[in-house]
Amino acid sequence: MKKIAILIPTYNEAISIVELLDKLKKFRIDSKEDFDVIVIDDNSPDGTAEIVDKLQIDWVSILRRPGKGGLGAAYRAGFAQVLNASKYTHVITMDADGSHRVEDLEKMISAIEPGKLIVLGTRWIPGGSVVNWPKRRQYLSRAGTAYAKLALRIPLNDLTGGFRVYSVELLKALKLTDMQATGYCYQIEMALAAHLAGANAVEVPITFVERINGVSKMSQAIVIEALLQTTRWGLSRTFRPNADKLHYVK
Ligand SMILES: Nc1nc2c(ncn2[C@@H]2O[C@H](COP(=O)(O)OP(=O)(O)O)[C@@H](O)[C@H]2O)c(=O)[nH]1
Ligand SMILES: [Mg+2]
Repeated sequence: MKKIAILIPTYNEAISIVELLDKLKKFRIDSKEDFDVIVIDDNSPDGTAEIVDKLQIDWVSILRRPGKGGLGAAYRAGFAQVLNASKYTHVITMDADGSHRVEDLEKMISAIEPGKLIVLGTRWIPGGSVVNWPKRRQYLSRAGTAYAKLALRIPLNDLTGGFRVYSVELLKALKLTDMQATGYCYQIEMALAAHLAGANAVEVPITFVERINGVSKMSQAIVIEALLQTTRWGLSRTFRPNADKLHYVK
């Protein structure tokens, strides 16, 4: 029996998270999928956590963190909680801002197969697309994946996206606490770790829709961290392949 935990990291997503949970509530009824949601909130000043709390939904819980610590750190805390709970078989990660559409969730869940698995919601393959992103942001995302693909030699087409499924079997095989990325490059690091662990990787085309409410937390510091870390991981993969694998895989 599969049991899914959906992890949703939030920082100042008061309006978006209410809309997303509402859509998930409908999806839960229509699809009859029995998933839980864990909102990972970094003490958002706009009261995101309190708003979620007030909704009193029994399948939604909040993991409260003391302050803004970056997306990678938030996910690491979420994965630790899921592994600790020991009732889950799969984890889905989704942004809070509506960019990862509930309409694509069915496809993501249908791609689940037994074993060590990563399903990657993918924009840059036939059937995948991006709506309302400025050209500059599209270019950055495509260039980010192209560089990571080349530097890390991973044959996947969307390494920076955050709409994913991981099997708990894969998460248990990884040294999650040893991972280094603080910001968005955590997505790249997890794809690399999954690849090194020999996970089955499935690409599902998704439509990524730019947010309507709230603001993006993407920053220059996040881009620089991604560039530096990806270069470091690429060099390590070339010159210290065994140490690299040992670093990520138990
Ligand atoms: N908990 C937590 N969530 C974050 C942090 N940074 C970004 N997020 C969340 O990660 C998701 C993606 O961030 P977003 O700003 O939409 O990035 P973009 O889509 O690349 O512009 C959203 O749900 C954010 O609220 C953080 O430092 N901590
Ligand atoms: Mg976003």
